[in-house]
Amino acid sequence: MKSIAAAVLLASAASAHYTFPALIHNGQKTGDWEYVRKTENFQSHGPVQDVTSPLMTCYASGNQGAKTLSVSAGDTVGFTIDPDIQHPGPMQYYLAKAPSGQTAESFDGKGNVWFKIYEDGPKFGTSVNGLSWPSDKLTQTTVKIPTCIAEGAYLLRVEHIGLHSASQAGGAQFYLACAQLNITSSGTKTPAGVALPGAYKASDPGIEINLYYPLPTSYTNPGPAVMTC
Ligand SMILES: *[C@@H]1O[C@H](CO)[C@@H](O)[C@H](O)[C@H]1NC(C)=O
Ligand SMILES: [Cu+2]
Repeated sequence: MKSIAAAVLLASAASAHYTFPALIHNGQKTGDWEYVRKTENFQSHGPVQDVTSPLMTCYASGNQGAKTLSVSAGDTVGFTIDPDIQHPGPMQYYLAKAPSGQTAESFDGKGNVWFKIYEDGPKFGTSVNGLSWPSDKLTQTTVKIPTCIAEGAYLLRVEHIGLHSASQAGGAQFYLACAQLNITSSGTKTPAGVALPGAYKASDPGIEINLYYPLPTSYTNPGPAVMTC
């Protein structure tokens, strides 16, 4: 009996995957893959596990026919989650500004262009079930566009890292997607960026980590610090 229960648990964990199909703007949901580049896992919902893969940029090749939404700095944007966040780990958001002469649709997101605008952290304490994050079971996620950034065409990249089997390099599961935005703003800031793939190593302490034993007492999010205005 015990082994059957364990096998069922493993099977359900293996299929516990998710995607970010629809952009949400100021509380309004848009269509699935309307403003979000359709990710290669749109059917399987499976993760990227190689941090050097080109899929780490947007999990899509090209813009996949996605449109661009006009938004303002200070607006709330985000993504639906299909079906929900099913693994423990951090939620992070990045923006990348398209170089002049390019649009959100033509921009491939390559180069040192990504700056982080949000990250969350785990709860520490007495849990014997490992670290837990506030994103657990969320069916949507949102973030505020920083008011100080320069206007232009941007890619908005959401990333959730499933760390339930991350005790070995290559075990962490990256779920991500990019939306296409034209951002109007009276700001002027263009923060320094990093490359994705490029900024993460499989051995980063926030990527190769055993959440369960010994129970961690600290956590270091991968990637650069969150920008400040
Ligand atoms: C976004 O900006 C580009 C470049 O200025 C423009 O060509 C395009 O029409 C804009 N798209 C929307 C939806 O506003
Ligand atoms: Cu999964």
